[in-house]
Amino acid sequence: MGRLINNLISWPLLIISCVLSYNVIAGDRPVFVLKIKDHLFYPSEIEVPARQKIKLLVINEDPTAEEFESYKLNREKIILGNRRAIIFIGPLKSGSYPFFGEFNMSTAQGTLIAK
Ligand SMILES: [Cu+2]
Repeated sequence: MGRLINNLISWPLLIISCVLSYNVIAGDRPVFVLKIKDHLFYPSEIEVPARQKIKLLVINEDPTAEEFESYKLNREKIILGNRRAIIFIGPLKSGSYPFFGEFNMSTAQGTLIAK
């Protein structure tokens, strides 16, 4: 019974906190889509606005996991096979920011260009 009451109390709280964090996270950031297919990034050059927070939606169409990594962007994120992930970026100074797929470095290379 105590457990039931705990569940009854915690569920609404959980839902409320999810909704709140969703709103904070979602914001008004524009979304840019980056696909992974056959261990390549599409597009391999992706242009984004400078001085603005953006979201990168990485869609992994390969059945194998890949890790998006960029030293200059200071980002590292594993995207499981046939899954997607969102990476929060910026605001960036204008310039180019190389990234790569750490699990397939010989092919998975790309550049994010902030203008
Ligand atoms: Cu890594």
